[in-house]
Amino acid sequence: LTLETSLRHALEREEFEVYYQPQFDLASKRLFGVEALLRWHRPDVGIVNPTEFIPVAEESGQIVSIGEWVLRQACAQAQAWQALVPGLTVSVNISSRQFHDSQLVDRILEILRQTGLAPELLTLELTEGVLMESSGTASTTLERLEAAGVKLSIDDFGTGYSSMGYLKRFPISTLKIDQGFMREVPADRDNVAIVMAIIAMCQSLKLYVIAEGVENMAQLEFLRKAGPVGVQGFYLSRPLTADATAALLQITH
Ligand code: G
Ligand code: G
Ligand code: MN
Ligand code: NA
Repeated sequence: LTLETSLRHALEREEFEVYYQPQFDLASKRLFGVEALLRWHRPDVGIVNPTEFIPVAEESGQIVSIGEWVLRQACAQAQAWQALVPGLTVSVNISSRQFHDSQLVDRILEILRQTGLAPELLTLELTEGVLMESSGTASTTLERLEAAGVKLSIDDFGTGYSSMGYLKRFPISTLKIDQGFMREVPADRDNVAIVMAIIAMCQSLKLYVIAEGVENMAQLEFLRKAGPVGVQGFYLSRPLTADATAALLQITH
């Protein structure tokens, strides 16, 4: 079977699983949130990462139903985890086709109602490219989400369009520094300069900033001195199954 054919049955055959990568705030030293990351248990193949199947699902349109399933899982899970960590947030990646689906906002509001998760505890991660594609529809969608209380973050910040106009135009609360900029930090002086500039800009604009791809203690120490940031990366925790996440939430709080 081709990837596309087996992907077509993956939802109904319950082959998807949501993993969660913890996010820590360096100033308060607290685990404050998790990012939902989709995994596919493809029969006879094993775990397939989203970089391999999301583009196919985008192309075929299946991303809309898969994405809705991810949102529902993530919101239900985050609501259940409020008992362990009150105020725990969950971030969900939204790709281009999902974002431009006219029913996205209604679906999200319905999922929030059904799961009982407070809208403020849900963050949607969008890339710069998705925001730039069509600012007309994007604005309406983003305004409705903001009115509902849902938070927005820019994923892979610094790798897309360099126009910063959208930081002012759209109701964004968090920037996520692309993990490429954390590579060889603090040895790579260009990356150090870029990361420090982004942190300073976020402070001025009153945006929260999360550094991704933190893989060692040297990077963490650098960030501790660089300013108030959130961190995500293998050094702190890999993406975990829901059960492993619950166990971690239990011991860290
Ligand atoms: O988890 P991993 O690092 O393998 O993710 C690879 C890419 O897939 C990242 O760009 C991530 O944003 C994206 N991704 C992971 N889960 C989802 C999802 O549920 N929906 C969408 N649209 N993208 C996802
Ligand atoms: O594009 P996005 O930021 O959503 O992608 C997140 C991806 O980054 C996930 O696939 C996740 O598994 C991966 N990831 C998370 N932490 C690290 C890290 O410290 N190093 C590397 N190389 N990848 C990471
Ligand atoms: Mn992401
Ligand atoms: Na990212």
